[in-house]
Amino acid sequence: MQVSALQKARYTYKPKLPAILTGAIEEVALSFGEPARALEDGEALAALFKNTYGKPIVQFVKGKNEKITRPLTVGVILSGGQAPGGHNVIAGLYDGLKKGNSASRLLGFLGGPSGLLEDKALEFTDALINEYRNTGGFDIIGSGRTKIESPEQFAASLETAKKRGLDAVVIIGGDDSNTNAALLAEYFTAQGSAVQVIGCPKTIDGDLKNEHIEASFGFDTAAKTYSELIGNIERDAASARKYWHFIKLMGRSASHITLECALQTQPNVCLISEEAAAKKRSLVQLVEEICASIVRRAANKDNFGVVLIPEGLIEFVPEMKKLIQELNDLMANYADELTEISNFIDQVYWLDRHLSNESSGLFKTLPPEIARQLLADRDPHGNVQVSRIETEKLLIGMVEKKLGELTKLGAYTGKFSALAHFFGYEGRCAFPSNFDTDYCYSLGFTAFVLIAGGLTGYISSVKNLTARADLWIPGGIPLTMMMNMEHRHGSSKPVIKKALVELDGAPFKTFAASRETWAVKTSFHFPGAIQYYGPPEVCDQPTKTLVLEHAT
Ligand code: FBP
Repeated sequence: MQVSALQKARYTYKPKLPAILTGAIEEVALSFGEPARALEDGEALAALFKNTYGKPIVQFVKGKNEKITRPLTVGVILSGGQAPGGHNVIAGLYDGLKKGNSASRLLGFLGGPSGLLEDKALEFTDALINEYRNTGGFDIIGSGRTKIESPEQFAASLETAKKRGLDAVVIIGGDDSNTNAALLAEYFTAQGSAVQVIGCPKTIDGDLKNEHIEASFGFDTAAKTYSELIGNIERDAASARKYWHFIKLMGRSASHITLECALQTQPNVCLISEEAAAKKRSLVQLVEEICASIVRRAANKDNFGVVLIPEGLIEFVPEMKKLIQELNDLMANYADELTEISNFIDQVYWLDRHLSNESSGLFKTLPPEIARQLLADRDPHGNVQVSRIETEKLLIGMVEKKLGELTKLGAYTGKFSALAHFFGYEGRCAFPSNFDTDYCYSLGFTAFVLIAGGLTGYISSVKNLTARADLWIPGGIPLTMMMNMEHRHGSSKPVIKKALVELDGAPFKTFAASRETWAVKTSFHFPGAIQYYGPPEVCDQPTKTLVLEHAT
């Protein structure tokens, strides 16, 4: 196979591990803390997870561990959207298993959770793993978004695990996939099976984090990749001095990526969905916020700028949220009726009769392309696919209109020419940064130690991430501890809590303290491309979000 010069060089990179995992494997022992409780809904969770709730947090300590060298057979699944570093989680798990016992085996289920349901798997070999070390992507076995939820699917998962002689299944995924891991662990144990389930925190969105999971992998690389692109656009904008760039950034719900990119690149305007929701901002008010910067910069003859928009914004603006929820319900409850109406105009008439007056009014004011995008297929969880809604174009249209009004009033005399961008898929499979390369390998290796320790219903955790990798602290957190009960699709369900941007958190406050200045004065910051070789301050820095969160 022909590979690029960088890929060849990356094959030789040796991921850094926490010090405890670099010595003799028989000397990595487990130390158990107090039984862990969920922050909310403990009673309900204890009733649902009779076998797996209330387990202790686990840390690794130096000590004799004979069990760790028994041969194991483990299956691994990549679940949900791609995130840089997934291959290294698998490599760390594989190397850990082989270090424990060279007869241990690692199977990879193909195409996400459906691979487990349909028993489609391959066995990893040295040659296969070596081909994918330190590379981006999930293509080694593929990923998928199938949710394991019906009794038949749980039974099929157990059947495959038994047939394959698995000791454990590792699920590498986001909040939904790790919720699935918790349910699977409980189900296996309740069925009297010894098959263990361990989760690993993945998602570029950065919203699977809490006191014990400091970051989900992939966030670091994706945010740095987008920041490089934004910095390049800022330089172009400052050179040409004639365009306003509206850049939508991926991140299904939370605005962590957008906020990190703003901290890295210092744009003129950056909208944060969580703030829009907390302050109940309407779309019109957000447009006014953008226009305020355009008008003030135009007064200084700066008819150019950069606006960052989080992908999920549309679902956080109260009136849009209401409309989307009503559309989701109608599309779920009248699926057959709606699919028979193929013509868009007839769909609008039908919706006019079924939506509330407020939502129907709003729907009719939207540009037809946006209205069509809101009616596009839902994801397997019944949610609108926000990455397909061109919020950046919607905002440009509204800003143009508002500036027209201001011009008539004599309140704006500048020139406005806008370009729309969406950065999402560009960052999900980038070569992982050194941080993600090391972190992912450590998460995979940690998952092996948890499996060898006989644990189930845990997520692999590596803490102290702003320190050097040898000082990182590996261990395991009971998945149920990170859960609460939420109302989803008409009933109360146990789910891992999504971590949204906290408005009283250090990253948001740092941004908020500077944004007034950035809105008027060109303060662009150019982070440049991710560097893999060079001094640590250039190559090994974690995200600003992580550093700021640690400093408080
Ligand atoms: P995960 O939560 O599964 O990691 O996916 C994240 C994400 O990249 C979101 O940011 C985005 O909205 C979504 O996946 C896009 O989904 P798809 O890959 O199905 O287009």
